[in-house]
Amino acid sequence: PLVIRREDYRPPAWLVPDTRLAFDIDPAATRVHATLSVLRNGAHSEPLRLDGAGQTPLSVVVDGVAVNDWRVEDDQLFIPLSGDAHSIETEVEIAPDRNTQLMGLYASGGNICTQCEAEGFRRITFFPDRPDVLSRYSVRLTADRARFPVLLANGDPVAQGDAGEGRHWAEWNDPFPKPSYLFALVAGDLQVNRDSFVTESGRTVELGIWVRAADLPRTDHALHALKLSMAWDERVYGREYDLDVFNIVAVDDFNFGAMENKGLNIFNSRYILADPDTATDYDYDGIAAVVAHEYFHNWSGNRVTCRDWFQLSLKEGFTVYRDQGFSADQGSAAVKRIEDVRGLRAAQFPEDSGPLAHSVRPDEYQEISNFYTATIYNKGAELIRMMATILGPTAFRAATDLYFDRFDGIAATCEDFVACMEEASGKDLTQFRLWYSQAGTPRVSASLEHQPGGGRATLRLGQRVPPTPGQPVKQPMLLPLKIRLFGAETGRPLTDERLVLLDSNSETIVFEAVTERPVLSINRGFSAPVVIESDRSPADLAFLSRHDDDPFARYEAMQQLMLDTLVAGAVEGRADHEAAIAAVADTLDNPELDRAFVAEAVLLPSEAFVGDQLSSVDPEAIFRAREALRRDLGRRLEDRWRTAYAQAPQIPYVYSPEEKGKRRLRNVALGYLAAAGVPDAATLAFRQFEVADNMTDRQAALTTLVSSDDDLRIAALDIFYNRYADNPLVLDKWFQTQALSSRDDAAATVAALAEHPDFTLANPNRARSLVGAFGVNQRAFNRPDGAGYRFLADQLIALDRLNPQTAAKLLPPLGRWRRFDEDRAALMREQLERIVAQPGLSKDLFEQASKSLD
Ligand code: DPP
Ligand code: ZN
Repeated sequence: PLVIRREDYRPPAWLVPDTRLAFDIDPAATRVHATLSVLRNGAHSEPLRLDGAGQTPLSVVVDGVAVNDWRVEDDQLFIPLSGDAHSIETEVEIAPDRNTQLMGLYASGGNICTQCEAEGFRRITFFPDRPDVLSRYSVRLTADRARFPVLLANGDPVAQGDAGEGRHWAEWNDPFPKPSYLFALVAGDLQVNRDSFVTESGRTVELGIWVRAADLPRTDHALHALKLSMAWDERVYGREYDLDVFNIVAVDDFNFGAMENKGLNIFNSRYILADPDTATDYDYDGIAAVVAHEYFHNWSGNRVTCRDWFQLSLKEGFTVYRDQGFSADQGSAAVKRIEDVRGLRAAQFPEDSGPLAHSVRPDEYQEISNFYTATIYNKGAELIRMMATILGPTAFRAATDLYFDRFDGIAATCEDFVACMEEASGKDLTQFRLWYSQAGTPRVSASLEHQPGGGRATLRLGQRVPPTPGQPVKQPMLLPLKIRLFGAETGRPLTDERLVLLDSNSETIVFEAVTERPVLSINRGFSAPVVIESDRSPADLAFLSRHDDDPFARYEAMQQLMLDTLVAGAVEGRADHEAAIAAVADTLDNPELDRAFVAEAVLLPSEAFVGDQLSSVDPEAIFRAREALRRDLGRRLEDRWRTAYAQAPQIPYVYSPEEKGKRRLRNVALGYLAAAGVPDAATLAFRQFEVADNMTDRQAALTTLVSSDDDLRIAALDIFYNRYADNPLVLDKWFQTQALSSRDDAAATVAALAEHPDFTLANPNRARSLVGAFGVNQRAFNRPDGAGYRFLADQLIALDRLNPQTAAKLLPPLGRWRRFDEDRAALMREQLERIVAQPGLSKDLFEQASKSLD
């Protein structure tokens, strides 16, 4: 396979300052006429080389004259050119309605749209399809007026008119030079929800969210989130919007969550459409976060873009950090941080310790689509957060101002970003840069000793970065650890919060005159994305869960206590539950804590996260240990769960941090009552399922029922299916809930659902809702007979023929064989080998499967 290496980067041989595109739209045969002004970049004699993807040009014209000395080789069009500046015209014909990869120009629900990141533009027209070629685009669309009444592209609208024969045209012009991956167009039968936003400097921007007519009532939340995002980016980062219009289009078939095309974002409809009856609180949160994320890309990604795809985290890590800050400001920052860390641990930590581990700035790839990962996005965001912590808020803002200012209109690198952080703050980040080049999650050991009688406390810290593929030996990293000591007797802080910059393999920190036995609070706020290995006793963890003044650390102490209990239960078959039960009781009893925080704090770590702590994952033992603790917590605290359950949120549904918190805690309580096996659990759940005026409560009730043995689960599934049969996003929930069931027959249910008439691999959301969800159902997926592995491989092989990019994203659960016993490992490897041996396998799936075998 062809490996692309970061160190092979060379500037483009030819630049394309201006691009004119004319699309004659027809789903079966769209003509694309491109006119590129090209400029030789430096002194060289290379021909012009344009990327394509299987097409042959219908014509090539140089400076107005048809030529035939071009050739197409390895999907690239070579055109010899004598001068330094030329006008190049090409024409191709493409078929959006046969584009099942959903990359380039494709059809979704009768409309035509684009997805160009990372390398989809070459599937539309011949072009130097790399992010460091920035061009000014003007676009003319012509299409049937009845079928495609709406014609949109990047930038501002210029003109429109009648084209005769029932066709019409529209012209759009984007004054900002941009890379081809940000190109977008939409032709469709769409309705718009309009609003406007007046920027800081007084310019009025017309906003529009375009959807199918039936979906129009579900667009208000997204539109509101867009306006909040625009104001937030002005206030927090000083970034103002720059075009007269900002359009968003929602489509049902989409590989990603959304795409930040300049002035014309295209979204997976799941991140736009919401009303209380069909979307959960979690969906509402996700929509606001993704709308903000794509909007923020206008500066971190579009105005300042990436030099090459190895720099992907430059825009993604930074933009995730920005959207996390936005969401934190909309509600509880503490709960947001807990959710983000939970996500990091669920998705990124396993990636970082497995066969697909890569650094935040990778050194090589075969298929760039495989690098839109939790490492690039979420660990990348943690890197920015660490720099913000090290710099402090004022210097960090000065540094981002400098970065936006200096690299506006430029394709930049991660190094450029770090250099701005240094220049604006005067701090030396030389060692910090290892975070960009070394993969793997650092492990930090921490042990605290105290001389009784008012003496000295000594904190010993150590770090170890585990080996990862291609990186057997690691250097010590710079780890910003927020630390504080609390007095075990009084519960009061003994020190201020300190930021320790651990930069060597081991370090000792001495605290003098410590008057009572200290308890260590470390990595407060999750200041570094590391694993802490401390020798804190269950009593000390329980103490911190009551007294720590950092909400994250408080949550973390509780989680660690539960985790230690679950690990003991899984390894030894039994565990002492008392400390965990008492800590949960105290948390529930504390009236000062916000309900959303309480709900997070009393939730048990996932089966997968428990598995990550063990040298060999035993899914059955973990499941049993977790169910035992859930049952005990449910039974012993039954009164408290009933009290929490009785705190009903407002009707009708209100989406606010307080009401969300109430719903969450109430649904957690329902889960514990069911785990306790109280006789009325299923009836409670079913009643909630029936009377709920919102999807949050309805889906939570369904989730509880679907893992139960009660026949009400069948009734609930049928009612749910019939009620939402015409809403694809809600049907996704129907599939997903069953794929995540903890029942013994979950694997068989999933296999049967794959044959359901509403199941299709052609729609990525649907594929993810069943196949993707099943891959994270640890016990069902890892059945000892290997049925789960075979099922996943069958689905991936079938999906690869339609949509390699989405298939490759669903592969990682099969690559975790090293973490399991020999029998399971052999069964997983067998399926990976079967995948690799498929004739005509995509390079997407080949790269993931072959790396997973190593
Ligand atoms: N750049 C998109 C996003 O993360 C993914 N294509 O916003
Ligand atoms: Zn992004």
